[in-house]
Amino acid sequence: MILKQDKLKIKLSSFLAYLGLVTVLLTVSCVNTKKKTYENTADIPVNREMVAELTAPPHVPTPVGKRLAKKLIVNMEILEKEGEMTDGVKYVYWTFGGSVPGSFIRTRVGDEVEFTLSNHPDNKLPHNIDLHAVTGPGGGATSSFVAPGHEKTFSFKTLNPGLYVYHCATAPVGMHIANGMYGLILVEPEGGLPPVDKEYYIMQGDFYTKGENGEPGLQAFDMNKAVDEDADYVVFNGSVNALTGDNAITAKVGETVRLFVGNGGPNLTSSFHVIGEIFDNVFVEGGDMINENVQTTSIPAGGAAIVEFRVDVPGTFILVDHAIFRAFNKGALGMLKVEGEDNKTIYSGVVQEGIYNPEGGGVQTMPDDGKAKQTVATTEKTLAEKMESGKQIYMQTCFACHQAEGQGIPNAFPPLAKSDYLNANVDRAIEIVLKGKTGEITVNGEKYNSVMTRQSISNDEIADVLTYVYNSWDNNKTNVTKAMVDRVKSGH
Ligand code: HEC
Ligand SMILES: [Cu+2]
Repeated sequence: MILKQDKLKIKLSSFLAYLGLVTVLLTVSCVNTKKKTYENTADIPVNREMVAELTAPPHVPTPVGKRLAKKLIVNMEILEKEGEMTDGVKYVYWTFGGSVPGSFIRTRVGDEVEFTLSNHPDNKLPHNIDLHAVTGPGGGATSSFVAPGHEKTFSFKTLNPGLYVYHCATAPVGMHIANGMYGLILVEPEGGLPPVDKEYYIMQGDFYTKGENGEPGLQAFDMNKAVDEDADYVVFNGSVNALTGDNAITAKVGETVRLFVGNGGPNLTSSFHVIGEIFDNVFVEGGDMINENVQTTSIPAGGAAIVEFRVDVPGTFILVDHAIFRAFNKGALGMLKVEGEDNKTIYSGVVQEGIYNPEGGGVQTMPDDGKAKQTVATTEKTLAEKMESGKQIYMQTCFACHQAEGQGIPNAFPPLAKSDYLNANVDRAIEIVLKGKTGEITVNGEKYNSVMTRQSISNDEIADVLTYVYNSWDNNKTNVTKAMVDRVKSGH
């Protein structure tokens, strides 16, 4: 009896082994045939249509599972809105769908995505979208440029599975990305990614503010720091505490966790690491290649990775950019809270929350570097001196928007070159630089309705930069003095 059963077992196990071999062979051949060229994924037929579920970070939409390729309707709204970078520090974010990073889009290979990008009427600027998952000019950017109060629709077929970044590509591109205009689009393979217990959406970004890290108040974007790659904040999900405390992501002991991690940049490469975990699998650069047993994975600006791990012990696991000053001093720090039974074999120590509390996160007081100090001009400078200093100020402060030759950017930033608006009224121009400007204006016959933020430069510097502007590019050669700026400032 026993013997018989054993024999049966042997038979059964060899049968299973055979079956296993067949499966392996089948899988191998499957993998081979699945390695699709552009032609055959382009040929995947679509079956009916559905409206895509879009989610704000750290959440992701429902997995595609075994569903067939569909016509997938994506409706994405651009919102420019004020948010909090960290306690007491406000920033005007430009967003896809109201969050930074923008809404997560989940598709499968072969989907025909019908993408409608709408630009909210209260927004100030035109925008567009370049999706790295798109095969076509500009990744969609050329077909999606849309002014406030308008919408554009274009469609594309997802040919290559993987995790892809999307971002705004409107000039100045770096500025749009730096203000938060990026997100992730996932293209799952046929049959979907293997199921896991928890999935989350995390995206790193670097931010450049006029004030130093922690300087309170509404902080404007700083083009010079952005060009120098000198970030004030490096954060996950758009702000310093987006993934800490009550905002931490969670899992239970024994669960498998998959993180879709992107890097919007605009400048810095992320050395993504979870303190106290080892990534069982990393889909390197968001593509097909899987690396196993990884401590830290490199995620380039404009790139992504999928990392997977099983959580075996409870505690708070800290997500960082392991370029570590960014984590502890600039905000690139998140938390994964794991609940469940201790496993003393795997980890015996006292698990203590808060052990890695950031020393330098949050509000910091920085020494005043006296940047905005009013310089006292004892004798009035010569025109040549003012031109030289004015040019420098222009290239540091105004050039990002008004461009090197004062030509501006159509529909976004008015020209200063040969500007009828500028030449008509010098006091008005001084006031614009002193106080900023919003609302509709007409420059050389073109309407602009946007925002110029107040420029934090001294009265002396305003005199120099406007003298430079007035004495360049066919303008009327007004020599703007500090006394004129003082008078406009005092309102007399
Ligand atoms: C962040 C982008 C930005 C920066 C930086 C900027 N501007 Fe502007 N500027 C604008 C926008 C946008 C408008 C139009 C505002 C509106 O629509 O009401 C404008 C309007 C103006 C105008 C009036 C319109 C015209 O074309 O004559 C002047 C003059 C001007 N800016 C000068 C400057 C000077 C000088 C600097 C540097 C000290 C500067 N701006 C920096 C965005 C900017
Ligand atoms: Cu944009």
